[in-house]
Amino acid sequence: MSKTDRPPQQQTDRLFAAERQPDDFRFDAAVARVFPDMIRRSVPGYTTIIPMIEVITEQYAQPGSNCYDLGCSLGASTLAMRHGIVFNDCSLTGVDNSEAMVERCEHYIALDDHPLPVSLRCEDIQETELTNASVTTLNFTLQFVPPEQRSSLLGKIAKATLPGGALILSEKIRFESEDEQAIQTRLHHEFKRANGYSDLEISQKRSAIEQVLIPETLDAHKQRLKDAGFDRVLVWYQCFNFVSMLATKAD
Ligand code: GEK
Repeated sequence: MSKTDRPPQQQTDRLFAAERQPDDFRFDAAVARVFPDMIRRSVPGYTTIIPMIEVITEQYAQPGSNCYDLGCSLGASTLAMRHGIVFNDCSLTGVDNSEAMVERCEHYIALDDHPLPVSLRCEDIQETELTNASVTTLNFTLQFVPPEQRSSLLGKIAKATLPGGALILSEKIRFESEDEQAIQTRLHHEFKRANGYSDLEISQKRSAIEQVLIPETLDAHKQRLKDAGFDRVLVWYQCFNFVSMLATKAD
């Protein structure tokens, strides 16, 4: 059995279970080890969004084009795209700037038997060269890019996107109304509690992540996508403060 034939060891997320010193959240080896469990128990709708990325990719992938998964982590969204691409002359590239994620992602890609090759790149998505793109996915990645750098990244994606092509953008959002913000946040925390996280885990994770994950309103996202050069933007999924949008260019 070669190294990549063995499934990487996955663990239950207990990273914030014990009292710890405040520190910013990082996508390091400890997070990579527990990531499938962490994201499934923390992001409402994640287990629906992943298979729908396959469905959407199938609709928008074009023959002879390039598809990109930006911020691919362990490749869940990359594999969904791979299975949605029906043309064998398409290319698929997954990009992440966490070495720990990319290293593990290689194993998951190798374990999947779909014949379409996947290129993995360990780099900042702001440096990634994008061309001839039919489908690009940012599945909960843009929220980690500093807000002032988001327009140029989306402009680059829109410029590279072919007529009839699409961007799938999933994000944690915030709400203009304080009332709604409080209700949706409470519901999200209840979701985490129902998935076995304690109050201590929820509050310590929240403090660690709030400096690095900056949510914006749905209107801000829609406007930025339009300004970047997408012709149509719609929300195809929402659960509490987690949303997935489809931004497309006209044919
Ligand atoms: C999934 N899409 O499972 N350049 C490259 N990668 C980045 C950058 C950047 N500038 N900023 C953050 N990342 C995946 C889930 S997780 C979402 C995506 C979450 C990477 C970061 O290293 C991490 O792996 C990923 O974006 C975000 O469908 O943890 O909530």
